[in-house]
Amino acid sequence: MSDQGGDGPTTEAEWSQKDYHHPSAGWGAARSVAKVLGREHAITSGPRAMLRMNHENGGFDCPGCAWPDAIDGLKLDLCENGVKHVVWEMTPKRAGREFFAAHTVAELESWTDFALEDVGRLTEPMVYDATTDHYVPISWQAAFDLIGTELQGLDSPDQASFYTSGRLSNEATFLYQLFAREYGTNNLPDCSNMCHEASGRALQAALGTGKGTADLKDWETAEAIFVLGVNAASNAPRMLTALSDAYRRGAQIVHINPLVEAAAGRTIVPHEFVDMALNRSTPTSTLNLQVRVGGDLALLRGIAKAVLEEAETDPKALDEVFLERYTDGFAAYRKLCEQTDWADLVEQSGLTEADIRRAATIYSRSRRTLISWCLGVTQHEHGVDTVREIVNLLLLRGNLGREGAGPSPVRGHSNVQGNRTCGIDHRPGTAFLDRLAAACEIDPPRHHGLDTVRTIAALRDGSVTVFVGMGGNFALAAPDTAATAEGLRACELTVQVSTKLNRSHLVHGRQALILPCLGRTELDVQAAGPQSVSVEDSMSMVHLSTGRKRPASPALLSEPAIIAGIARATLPDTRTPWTSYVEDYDRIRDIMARALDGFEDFNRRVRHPLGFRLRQPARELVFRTESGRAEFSTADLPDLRPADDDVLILQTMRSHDQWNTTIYSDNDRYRGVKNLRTLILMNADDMQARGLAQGDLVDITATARDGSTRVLREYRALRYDMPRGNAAGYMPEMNVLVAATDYSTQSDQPLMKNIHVRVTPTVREASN
Ligand SMILES: Nc1nc2c(c(=O)[nH]1)N[C@H]1C(S)=C(S)[C@@H](COP(=O)(O)OP(=O)(O)OC[C@H]3O[C@@H](n4cnc5c(=O)[nH]c(N)nc54)[C@H](O)[C@@H]3O)O[C@H]1N2
Ligand SMILES: Nc1nc2c(c(=O)[nH]1)N[C@H]1C(S)=C(S)[C@@H](COP(=O)(O)OP(=O)(O)OC[C@H]3O[C@@H](n4cnc5c(=O)[nH]c(N)nc54)[C@H](O)[C@@H]3O)O[C@H]1N2
Ligand SMILES: [Mo]
Repeated sequence: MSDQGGDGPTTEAEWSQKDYHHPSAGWGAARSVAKVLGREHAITSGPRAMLRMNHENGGFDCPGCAWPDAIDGLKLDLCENGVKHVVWEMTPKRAGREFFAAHTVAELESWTDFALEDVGRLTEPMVYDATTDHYVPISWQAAFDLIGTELQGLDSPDQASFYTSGRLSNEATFLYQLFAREYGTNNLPDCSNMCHEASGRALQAALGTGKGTADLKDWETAEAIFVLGVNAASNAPRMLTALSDAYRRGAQIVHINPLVEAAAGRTIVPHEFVDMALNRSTPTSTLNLQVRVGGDLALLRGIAKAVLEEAETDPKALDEVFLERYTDGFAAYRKLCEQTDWADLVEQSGLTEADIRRAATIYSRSRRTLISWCLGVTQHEHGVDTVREIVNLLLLRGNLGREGAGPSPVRGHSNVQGNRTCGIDHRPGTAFLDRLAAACEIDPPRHHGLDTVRTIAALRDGSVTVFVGMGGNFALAAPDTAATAEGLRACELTVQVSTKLNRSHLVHGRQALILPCLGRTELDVQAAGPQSVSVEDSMSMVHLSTGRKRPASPALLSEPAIIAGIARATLPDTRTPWTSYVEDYDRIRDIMARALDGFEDFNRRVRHPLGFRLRQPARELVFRTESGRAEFSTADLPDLRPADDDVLILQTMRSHDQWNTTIYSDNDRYRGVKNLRTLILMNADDMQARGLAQGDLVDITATARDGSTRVLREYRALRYDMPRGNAAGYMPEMNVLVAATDYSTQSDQPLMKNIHVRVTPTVREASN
């Protein structure tokens, strides 16, 4: 494998890249699904499982993304990438004790990440044996005791950090945070620290809620939809259905992205069988604006400025009643917009004034506007400011608290939003802690804990020595691969609760455990019988998820059972009824109903066929902000120009054929790439300026804020349609370039979409 990890399958096949001219989804997706099912020998069980996915009566929630299910609950709303993700979990392959006996950890380190996961599902708990450099079997009880002894032995509970990836169910999440807090720490870093922390903070400050306010109904009635920094066709494919429906009813759809992604073209929605049969596609865009990387704030302010200019002659351009009644700070915001020069907005957005005005016209003609965004907006220094600018713009025309309008962030992992709702928060509020303390009779710590980037720093300086990963692949997903690895290796103990072998099992502490758990598709039987868990989607709908498949191994435990095992071993005097909670998850839901805001009568409401929607005060125009109103913000425009003309701003993103650190293949269908991940996409003029031809090998050198440099060698430079001065490549391998110390001062999010790099031709040592 390469030094940086993140590799797909090793292939001898030639790489290629050409423009993709087909609609998104449609037959390309259908063919790809057939291939995946074939590869995993899942032809028979696969389709049967798919029919139970996102099903209103007793199915399991698709672990693919957090897009909500159709409101009528009846559509067979499958997507290619959801299917791939489910099949990934259902593989018949196994990583059992014989596998670990046959390979040392040192040997496994040379494997690609694809090869590691491709070994199959983990089957029993394993502990690292330093004398032989092998993982060897350990009983569940001995594993729990090892963790308990280690945690009890720390001088302070804050010397441990408890990571989660956003797949954990609400019930497991609740137990996990309860355990961490009863033990005595708020060190609860999660993957959300790397994706939507900025959105949460911005929406909280502006509207008094950390979530979007729009739901699917709003997507179905909006007259204008703005989509910023999302690669929907790959990462939220079910959004394509909403976009094509919107197009057909005459809505305007504006895509704002440095790249023209597949969702900004045409699509064939797979469940529309007639369209599939006739190969009939529907456009999913009415305007594409290729903003420069990081230029969204300038564009949004430009739209606001144009709307305010229009209001000088046409007062109806603003919703003055709404502004007067529900908002705070409008006058200051108006002044700021007036004082900002068009020249600056043009320069910083990378768009022409005419383009910005075109978007403004769409916005001011629409009576119901919805703005949606994802990582292209958040993984920047000014991510919080940009999300607040989205709210500013919505407020101008009262696009909040009514149908067809509002902010609608696209969340990542299928339950990342539920994780936060149920207590994964390193900065818990007083009200949350008070209620938790009263309901659970614990005394939670009040000081803030560590998030992802601060956990990395603490691992490196030795102030955290026990790392527990409840899902995810911290070693690869976190910034600064080398620094993160150094931190994990310095640990006394690392614990990874996982379904498949991954890099985080190999980059381990002095002692290390791999604890295998049930996946979402699998039957979870406890003392009271088969159990269901619940999840919350991007639009605040909470519903049950029930696995039905026979577990990959009889030795697997559920995540709640693993957490309870660790808790009992760590907290000998605990009064929390851990065993009883695991026997019957209804009991977990009962305590959640008492401890969490909005979960009253949880067990009954969650059994409604489509679940229930968590109360959204901002949706009802109730703002839990200091002023009791929606707050305008007045951030300065960031200056995006790099110090030197030679520097490109590099953003890291996912290919079509990967799920975060899980790489399915080296192809990126919609971007026309085959058999290549070690690439950097660049503007043709930037390539020419560096004397680069298509496919030339280059070295990429990133300079961090502190001046330190990081290098990736022998990547291929490919021409791609994007603004000059920008570049793009894939996560997670490019995390090598993201300094762990370079994170947003507003959100602590690593600057994964804003890396300052120099690209130079690779100079091979002459061989003789
Ligand atoms: N199949 C699949 N689905 C997934 C995932 C997956 O890996 N695979 N991951 C899940 C997770 S955890 C998450 S968080 C989401 C991520 O979903 P996305 O946010 O779509 O993820 P990325 O692939 O990082 O794509 C970022 C997009 O933002 C654009 N962009 C980059 N910089 C800027 C900018 O400055 N401004 C604007 N306007 N656009 C910009 C990029 O060109 C790209 O289109 O997807 C979730 N769904
Ligand atoms: N450069 C760069 N880096 C990024 C990003 C980027 O855009 N650019 N995006 C960031 C974002 S948005 C995110 S969310 C993170 C992702 O970070 P993580 O969530 O940490 O990573 P994943 O790749 O989603 O985790 C995959 C692993 O989860 C385990 N797993 C799968 N299913 C289950 C399950 O049901 N239970 C348990 N316990 N484990 C399971 C498997 O063992 C698998 O190997 O990466 C971040 N890193
Ligand atoms: Mo994410």
